[in-house]
Amino acid sequence: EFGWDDYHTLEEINIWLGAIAEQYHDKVTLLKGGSSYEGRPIVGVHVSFAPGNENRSVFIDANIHACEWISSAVATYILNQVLTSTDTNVREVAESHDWYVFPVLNPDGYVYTHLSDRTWRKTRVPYDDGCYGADPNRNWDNHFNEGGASDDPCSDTYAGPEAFSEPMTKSLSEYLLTIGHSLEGYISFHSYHQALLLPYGYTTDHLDNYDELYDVGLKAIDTLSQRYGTQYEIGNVAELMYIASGGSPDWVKGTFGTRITYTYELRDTGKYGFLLPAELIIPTAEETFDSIIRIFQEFAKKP
Ligand code: 0X9
Ligand code: ZN
Repeated sequence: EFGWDDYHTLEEINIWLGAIAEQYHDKVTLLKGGSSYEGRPIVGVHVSFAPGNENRSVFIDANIHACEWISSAVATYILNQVLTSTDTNVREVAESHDWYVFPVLNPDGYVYTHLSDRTWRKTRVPYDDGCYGADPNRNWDNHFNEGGASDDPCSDTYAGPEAFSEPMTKSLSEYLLTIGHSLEGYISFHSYHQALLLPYGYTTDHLDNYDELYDVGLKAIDTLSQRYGTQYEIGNVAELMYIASGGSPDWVKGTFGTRITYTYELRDTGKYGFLLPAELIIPTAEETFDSIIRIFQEFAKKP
């Protein structure tokens, strides 16, 4: 029985996605968003409640960093709520959008965190010096390797030999090119810091729509705090955290101009870090989902 009291293996997650697609066959389509170096599919779903929502699609990106297990747990929780919640506010937001949910963007890395090294971050492409993997959030073709990324294959933030060197980012970007024009929102889940981040990562310069993203973001983190008191920070990546070039949200924003583009750094602030205990999955997912609903409610009011 799939649930949110425990973390799941890649296989369990993919079986659940398949089961959801069967159970809700009129609304949910199983998708392959690309494939990894080791040949694993990047599995996701497309949820559509009504024709006409195509241009108000939301893409959920999670577990691009292998060790950030809470991110895929939150993504599957959100997918489940979008399908099953009976709350009127949730139904309104859920059914007025199409949802693309990809819980595990880095399947090779995720499997490796289960079998060998719980804190592995990168892909599993073999490189020089016996080191493996590029950072899949430094490998996208947007200001590639322009800061906050390393040229050393042994570094955890290795950008890769060139943009889209990793089969995972390359194939997923090709998939995104087929739906990118329809995206109203792109939400990327990471851990950990308790921060809501705005693009870009490569520069401290503010986005064209920085003000509206910041303003709605403040409301979202206020809503998030109301359930359990969890405090979030907000700001652009480069100002609040550090310069980081070649991330997926930067590529999406730069390529499609997607209006609503946030990165979440989920719980916690370091007590458990990546090893967030499983009993904190549900509270983390609940508060995060509250804030997601708030974001889309607020944008629905805007011209
Ligand atoms: O460094 C990263 O890739 C992210 N932080 S993490 O601790 N999860 O590694 C932040 C990435 C934010 N980047 C963009 N949104 N561009
Ligand atoms: Zn991350």
